[in-house]
This record gives sequence, structure tokens and C-alpha cells, in this order.
Amino acid sequence: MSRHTYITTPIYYVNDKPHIGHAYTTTICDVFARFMRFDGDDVFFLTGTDEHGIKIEKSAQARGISPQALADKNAKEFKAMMAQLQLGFDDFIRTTEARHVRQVECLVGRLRASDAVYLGEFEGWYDEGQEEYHTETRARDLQYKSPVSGAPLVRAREKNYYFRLSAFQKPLEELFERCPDFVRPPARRNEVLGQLRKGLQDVPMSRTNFTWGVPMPGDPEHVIYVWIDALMNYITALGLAEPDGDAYRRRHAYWPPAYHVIGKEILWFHAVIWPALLMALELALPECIYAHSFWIRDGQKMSKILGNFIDLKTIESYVDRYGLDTWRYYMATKGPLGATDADFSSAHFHEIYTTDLVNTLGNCASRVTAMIGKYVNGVVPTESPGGTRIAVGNHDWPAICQQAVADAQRAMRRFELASSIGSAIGLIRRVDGFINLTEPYKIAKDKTRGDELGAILYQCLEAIRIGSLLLWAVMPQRMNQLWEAMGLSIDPTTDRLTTLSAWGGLEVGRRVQRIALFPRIDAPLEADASSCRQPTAESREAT
Ligand code: ME8
Repeated sequence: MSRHTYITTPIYYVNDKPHIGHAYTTTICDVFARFMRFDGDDVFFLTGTDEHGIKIEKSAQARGISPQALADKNAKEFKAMMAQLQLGFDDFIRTTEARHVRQVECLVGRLRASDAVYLGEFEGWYDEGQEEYHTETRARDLQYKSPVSGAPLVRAREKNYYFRLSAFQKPLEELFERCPDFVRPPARRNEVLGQLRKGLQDVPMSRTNFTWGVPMPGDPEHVIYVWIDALMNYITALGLAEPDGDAYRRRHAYWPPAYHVIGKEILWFHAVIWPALLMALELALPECIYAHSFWIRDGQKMSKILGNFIDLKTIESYVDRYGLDTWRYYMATKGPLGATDADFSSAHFHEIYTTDLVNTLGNCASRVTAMIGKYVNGVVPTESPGGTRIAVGNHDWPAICQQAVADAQRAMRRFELASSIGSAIGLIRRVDGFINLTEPYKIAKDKTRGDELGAILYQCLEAIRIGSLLLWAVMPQRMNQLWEAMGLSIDPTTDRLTTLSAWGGLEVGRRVQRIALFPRIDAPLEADASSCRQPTAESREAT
């Protein structure tokens, strides 16, 4: 039976339009989901939209429409973005859907019935934009300003239902000790653990100052705090609160998640509040909260005020010029997956396209397929004339490829996308080096060395084939083109990476066409840098 692997993105707020941040998180999850599925896992990939809360209510008011109408309109935009970028989720959950609301009521009802929730009065420092309370110490650390928008924190007082987060201090500290990979990367783990050790306070679970949300079961004057409602999407999508339901039957085995992939700004909710809620609900905990950093723009933070977010239109202009697979490659290999922010620049994008894709992958595939056309009549030659493999220059290609596959698999399972993809690109670089070393174009002039020439070309093409399997998840369209040129029919939804990547899978005698995968492009796409400088009417309105 194959391993269940559940991966989620945050659910995105519908008061705003999709931008590079949303595209980024969803893209890296898509790359992971495709790879793991090809590698034999039974993957469930969830994304969606976060549609309740005061922020949405206010945005809708400002536009003179109902919150539901705003949510419908923008959820559609998020779905359109995902379709356009060919992001293949298994489900898109919206928190206004009946299946979600029903289950949130049920889960919160369960929490209320336990000792984990009580009615109390609270005063604290509140970040209105993020709908988040901060403790006195944290507020002081933040100089009483929102870490996200920079707006002053306000002193707020409320009679609310509270979640007894303080009761989970010890279990959470133990969790962090027991599972050092519970939060990654390590810098984020240390940060959140440091914060956790300063002591936990109970957190409000309900609000009374607005109505756009899920009513508190048994006390409809209160609306369930949007973050509690939102976090629960990860379990409601699987139908976990309705064990008699169809969703539960089909999906419950995916719990717990392998990865909740999020941006670093929402780490506290996911690494502290969420596991505590799950403990209170007696549900298994996710294996890893992966909190990536931010894309920044030409050295500056992207913000609505500066209007320098890379929006969907800008993304489209990159996709039009370089192709969707290049966009995915850049997101997956140069994005802010680690502890530091990544600067998006047109020049860097262009440089990566040229060095990795045009000069390395494209050039190597075209070089090898061209030599096969020229020297061996466009047909895959054998590396074992008379039944004995020829190892040219002592290159043990089967072992080299096996290592690259194992490295790529291991890295992807750990959500180290750049390293996984890097193993494949490294393999291609070795092919290039092998060609330079063995010089098949010279050997071709010597009629007595035909066997050696055949072996070299077979080994080059076979290593490219194996590298292409590892690159399919990030560049599905181009790898399909490559396979077509190599006369291969591969279906990654049913074929398995491990079987296909065994050395010798490339059949001798197959017809191969010369392929040009990545056309050279003269200059970077500069237009984006200037078009993003001025705040647009829409972004001004949204702030
Ligand atoms: O926070 N770089 O939704 P949201 C990289 N609804 N990723 C970025 C980014 C950037 N500059 N900006 C945003 C919410 N992101 C809540 C989540 S989950 C239960 C509720 C990505 O629409 C990143 O994944 O503000 C971040 O966490 C997410 O978008 C925030 O999206």
C-alpha cells in the first residue's frame, strides 16, 4: 500500500487579489505533490481561501458589496490564478462552504464541552490588520507595532470565549524537544521555541464586534475567531469531524499532514496554537510546519503601500516570455524556502534561465540528440556491443545516476526542493563534462571506435533521461517534450519514478529527434521593475 502524504498551503484571504506570494507557496506545494505522486505516494494536496473575519467584512463594506459577494469574486480569482499556472490541487476549500462551517461548529462544540474553552474577559495588544493579540512582552518587542503592516497595536478589551493555550505549555515544549523537525527551517524553530519559552497566555476564540463568521455554538452573539475557523480547514477538508460522511471515508487516512507549508508571518498560529488545538481535540499532529521566508522586490519588502507586489499580470508577462516551466523552476530553486528572504529581480531571473536551462539542460539535450542524429543515424545505440558494457573513462554511470535519483528523492521528501532539483541539474552537468572529456565528436572520425562512440552516446542520453524524470515535477511541459523527442511514452500519473529510473530503461534502436528545449532570450524582461513602482488605485484602496 502506498504511503499517504498530505500537504497544504495556507488558505488565502479573499480581501486581496492573488500575487507572487500566493503563487509561490502554491507552486512549491504543487512541485512536491507531483514529485511524491510520481515517486509512489498517495498524495492529497489542499489549498483554498480564508473568507471570514472583520478584514473581509470591512473590505466588502468599502466596496459596497456583501462579504459573500466579495469572497465569491476573489475566490474565483484565486482559482483562476491556479488554473492559469496549472497548479494541480486535489481540493480547494472555502471557509464559507457549508461542509466547513458545519464541521467548525462541531469541533468548537467539542472544545467547549471539554475543559479547553471558557468564557472570560481579556485585555491585550491587538493587531487589527492581522486580527491577532500579542502578549505584553511580545508587544514590547514589537515596539507596539504590527510586525506585518507596521500599524500601531491597539489596546483592546473583550468578553470572549478563551482557548486555554496556557495549559499546553509543557506538552508543546515536549513536542519541540521530541520532534526537532516539527518546525523548519531550524532558524524558525528556534525563534518560535524562544517565544514559547517566554510563557503562553490563553487566547480568545470568539469575537463580538462583527458578525461575518461562524456563530459560536450555543451562544450566537459570539462569532468564532477567524484564525480558529481558518486553521480548522486542514481537518474539515478531510471530513474528520463527520466520521459518517463520505469525505471522511475517502480522505481520513491522509491525516496527519506531512507538511503545512506557510509563510513565516503566520508561524505562531501554526506552530503553537494549531498543535495545542489538535491536542485538545485528541487528533494526531502534523509532521512538519514548514515556514518559508518572503519574496522581496529589488531589495525592498513587497507591500500594498509601495504597490510593488508582483501581481498576476507581471507573472503572466514572465510566463509569456520564458514559459511556465521556467517560472516554476525559478520559484522552486531560487525562492525563499530557507531562513532568508529572496530578492526577485528580472536580471536574476534571466540569468538563471540562461545558465541553468539554456546553457546546461537545453544545450546538453540538444548536443546529445544532435550527435545521435549525426553519428548513429538518429537511433539509440548500444552501450554493450557483444553483451559487455563499455565503461568509458571509468565512469560508472549506473551508480552515478542511482545516486542522483536517491539524493533527489531524499531531498524532495524533506521538502528541500532546490537540492532535489539540483541533483538532477548536477547529473546533466556531469553529462556535459563527460562529453568534453571523451570527445565523441573526435571519436566519430575514427571508424574503428564505433563501439566506444555508441557507448558514450547511450550513456549520455540515458543519464539525460534519468535526469528528466527527476525534473518532471518542476518542468512537466518541457520534460514531456523531451520524452517525445526521445520516443518515450511516460505517464507520471501511473508510471513510477523508481522503476523508470533504473539504468538501462532506454531501449536500443529507438528513434531520437534533435530537440531545442529552451530558446535563447536576448535580454531580461525589464518592464516589471518600473510598472510595479507606483501604487495602483486598487492597492491604495486596499490599504
Ligand atoms: O495569512 N513571499 O492569508 P494571506 C512569499 N488567511 N510568500 C508570501 C508573500 C511573500 N512576499 N506574501 C504572502 C493568510 N505569501 C491567512 C492564512 S491559514 C490557516 C490562514 C504567502 O492571503 C505565504 O504563504 O495573507 C503566506 O503565509 C500567505 O501567502 C499569506 O496569505
